[in-house]
Amino acid sequence: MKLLIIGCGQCGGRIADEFARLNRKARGQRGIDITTNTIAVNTDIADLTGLSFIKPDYQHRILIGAQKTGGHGVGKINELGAEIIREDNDKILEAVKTTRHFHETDAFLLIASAAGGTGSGAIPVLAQALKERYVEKPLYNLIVLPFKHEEKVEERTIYNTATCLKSAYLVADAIFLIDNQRYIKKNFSLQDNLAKINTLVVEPFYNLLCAGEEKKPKYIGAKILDAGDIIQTLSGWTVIGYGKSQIPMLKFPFGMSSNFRKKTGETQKGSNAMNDAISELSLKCNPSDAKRALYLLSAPPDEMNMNLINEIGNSLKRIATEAIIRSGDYPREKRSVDVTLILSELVNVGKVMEYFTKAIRYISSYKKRWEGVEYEHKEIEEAFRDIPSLL
Ligand SMILES: Nc1nc2c(ncn2[C@@H]2O[C@H](COP(=O)(O)OP(=O)(O)OP(=O)(O)O)[C@@H](O)[C@H]2O)c(=O)[nH]1
Ligand SMILES: [Mg+2]
Repeated sequence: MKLLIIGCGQCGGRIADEFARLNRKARGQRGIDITTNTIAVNTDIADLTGLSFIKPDYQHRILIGAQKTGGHGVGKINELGAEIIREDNDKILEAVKTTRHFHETDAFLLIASAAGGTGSGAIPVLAQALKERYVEKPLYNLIVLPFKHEEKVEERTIYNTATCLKSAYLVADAIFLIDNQRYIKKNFSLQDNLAKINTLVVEPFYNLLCAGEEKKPKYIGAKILDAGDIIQTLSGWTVIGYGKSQIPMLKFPFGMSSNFRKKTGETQKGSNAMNDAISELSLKCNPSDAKRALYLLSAPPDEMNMNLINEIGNSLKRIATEAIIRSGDYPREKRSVDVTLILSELVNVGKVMEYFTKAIRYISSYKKRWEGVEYEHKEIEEAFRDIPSLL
């Protein structure tokens, strides 16, 4: 599957940059492309300059709203992010239109954080503009949710997140939800953590996007998982996970191998990787709330067998009881059994609902406070009414 990727704002741009790195890796290691283009859009010129893999020209690193922000971002005001992209849309639409292999694009993937200003405001507006122009093309969002400490410290965080999520839900075909808090690793500085998180966020997409593009017959699975399967699976709130089970180099004395031990070991590796994928999902959710699901098994060709595939399917069916499950195999890995898992059309996402509830509370307390401030201002004006002004 080939995606046209657009990262909006700092977080969106950096994750899009990771996708550009992934495409370079797919090309180098496997001789295939998994993107048709990768673009970063921002109101902040320094953020655009800091990217590494996205082509460094104005068609791929697009500065918007320079007159309004002086190239320094919108300071977390996502309404301003939305307004700017509405005015500067044509720059991005033009870059999309002139993408060299645009006709090979299976879907759009727009990426942003929900809590910031530029990305949070831009992503739904840009999605709407692309949807209007390319009615037939599926359009997905990947939205990063803030860390817990940000919700406590910055009031705008909840408001931006809720408005971004609502707007994205109204326009995108599916929204991958990524909870920053789930990826925190201790003993790293914030900057290291963000870079690590971004790598982990894109990792599950590697085999998933490669599987359907594979050209070498020996790496084509018995059951190919291609763009059609992915598009049929993706709908509404979506989470993604990735699990890996290393294959130890087993050595038996005198060159003998134990078939029995090998077989049980294989299926166990499969379930271990699946359990890993479930526990590493990009947002905590209940798998029984998913109406659609998909898994891709990647393993060395000689490890791939029906036992393994069935075992993995069964373990998913046991927890995603309501889901239509699609699957595929990709005999590509060298020394591990990997599972990529998607749960989609989630009907109840606690964390999203929480944002909506908290935002409504925030809006009503903000209104009250604002009325209070207006009253206080009136009192000041009243107090100096009889004082002569120098203006
Ligand atoms: N995972 C991840 N999260 C990030 C990254 N950079 C920022 N964030 C998160 O994104 C939110 C802040 O949004 P940004 O993307 O920095 O904001 P922006 O879209 O550039 O908007 P403005 O700076 O306000 O103009 C916070 O919740 C951060 O924790 C990143 O590289 N990776
Ligand atoms: Mg920024």
